[in-house]
Amino acid sequence: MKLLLLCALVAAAAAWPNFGMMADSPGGASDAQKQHDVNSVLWKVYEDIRDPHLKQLSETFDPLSGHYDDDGVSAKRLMKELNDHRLLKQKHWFSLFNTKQRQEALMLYDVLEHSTDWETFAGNAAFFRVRMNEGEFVYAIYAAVIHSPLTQHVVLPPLYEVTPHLFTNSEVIQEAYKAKMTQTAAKIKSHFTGSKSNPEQRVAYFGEDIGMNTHHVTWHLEFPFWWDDAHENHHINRKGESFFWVHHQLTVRFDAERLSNYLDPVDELHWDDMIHEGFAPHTMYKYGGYFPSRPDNVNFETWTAW
Ligand SMILES: [Cu+2]
Repeated sequence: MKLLLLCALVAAAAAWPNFGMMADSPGGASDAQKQHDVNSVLWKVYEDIRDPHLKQLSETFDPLSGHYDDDGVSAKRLMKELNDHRLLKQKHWFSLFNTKQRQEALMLYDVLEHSTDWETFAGNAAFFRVRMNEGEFVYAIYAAVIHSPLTQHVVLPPLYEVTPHLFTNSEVIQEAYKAKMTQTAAKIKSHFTGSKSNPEQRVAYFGEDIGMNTHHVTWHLEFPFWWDDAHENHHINRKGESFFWVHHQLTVRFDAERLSNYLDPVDELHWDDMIHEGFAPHTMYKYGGYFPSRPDNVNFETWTAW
């Protein structure tokens, strides 16, 4: 009976096309290899590549010699930017809402998305990891792994492991640096932003929840606002409906949490009205200092500094 069960399992495994070690094409990379490469390219992303194979690829791979379904147009475009020294340098802050920085990240996304085999995908990832801004690189890799057919079975590490400074406050990061530098094991207690005298502090546990924020950013990577069906070669279904639904879920849950903590639901937002509640995120860029904070009682304004 046991043997019969074993045979059935083996048969099921053989019949299931993606049971473990499915390659893109005969002789192509296995899912395990792809997972290994994605983990390795994101490992300590602000430091040198540790994986010997990827390190070698970063020195020897030529993006113009890869295999693409767009005739290498994206690769040529990004290589020209790189060779003309127009790309954002490393160790500089990155924001998706800075138009030029987003365009650069999406240029790399395009190169990866149009790569048709793993050699090309991994080669480009390694090559540009050591040449492009780290924030742009991480964004492009996450978007590409989520949307490329080559990485359908790759699981991305949660973003709070790769860019923890964007998910917890700077006090925690400083404590972690100290523990690392002094090689002392430490238990670090995270405190929410704001002072206890501010009633909004009562729901900080919700707005500053690391898991929920990771879910939120991952949702936005699945349904990017910059997505253009014609350009990206495929259609994402019901983007607007999904956007409304997921944000409605978040806001009604926030209101429910507020009511449970003796706070009024969130007020409507009016462009011509003052924002009464200030906010100090206590979050920092890896490079580039602290996130700006907003004082109490300010008016909306268009910020053109970028
Ligand atoms: Cu959102």
